[in-house]
Amino acid sequence: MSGRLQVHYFPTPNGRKISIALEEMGLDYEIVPVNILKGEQQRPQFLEISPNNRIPALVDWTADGRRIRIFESGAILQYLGRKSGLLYPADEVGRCWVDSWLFWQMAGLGPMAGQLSWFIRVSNIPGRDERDYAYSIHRYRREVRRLYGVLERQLAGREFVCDEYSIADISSWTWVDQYRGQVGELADFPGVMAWHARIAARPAVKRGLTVWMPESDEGWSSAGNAAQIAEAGQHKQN
Ligand SMILES: N[C@@H](CCC(=O)N[C@@H](CS)C(=O)NCC(=O)O)C(=O)O
Repeated sequence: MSGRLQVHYFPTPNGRKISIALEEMGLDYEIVPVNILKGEQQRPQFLEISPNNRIPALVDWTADGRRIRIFESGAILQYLGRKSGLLYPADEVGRCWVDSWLFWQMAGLGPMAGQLSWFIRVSNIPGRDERDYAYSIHRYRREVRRLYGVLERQLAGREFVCDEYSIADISSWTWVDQYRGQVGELADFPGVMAWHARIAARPAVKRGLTVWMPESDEGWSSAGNAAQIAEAGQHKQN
């Protein structure tokens, strides 16, 4: 059996890494929407591909017809880089450095910015006890700022994270793009600001950002905020 490459997708920073990479690489693909605001990530057919019930996930086929399943956006980016031969160096020296920055985003920038976003949302719930979020916001904001400082240093004198534009740039860019408000719109990070603008201007990035939005939502950010605040409000009852 074989078929088109499928991306199980919702338009979040992790999802958009994949739509942007696919557009940059010019690969043929099909979007399978997984509306995480409606709980579709819990469906058995999705869990068979992504047991951790998180988007994005990818299905593809080997030349001899075997089905490939991948979850975790970093693993998907590496696969797409290998498949296309683009944005992922073939030589070991370059590849190890791109992998290092890719894992830096996966283990650092993404989770820390995600936690900061969560506690900021909690703080916006009317009547919420300050002890539920004040120290968390302090801790995660400090760590997010430290990580932006690391990125700023790496970008000094460089156009892209690993000199050549790569999956390491795409991986961090979607997070900076959505959450740069957490660090004052990058005013203290001029190198990151210039890098962000450089990548935002790429036609493939613009196309990747327009890939499927749920028809009923005004936009991911507002819908996500509403859903997460509602959920955080429920936790308050516990
Ligand atoms: N480390 C994972 C994180 C994936 C992730 O957190 N996905 C979120 C959207 S950005 C999700 O599917 N959330 C659904 C849920 O929380 O149930 C990756 O990079 O793929």
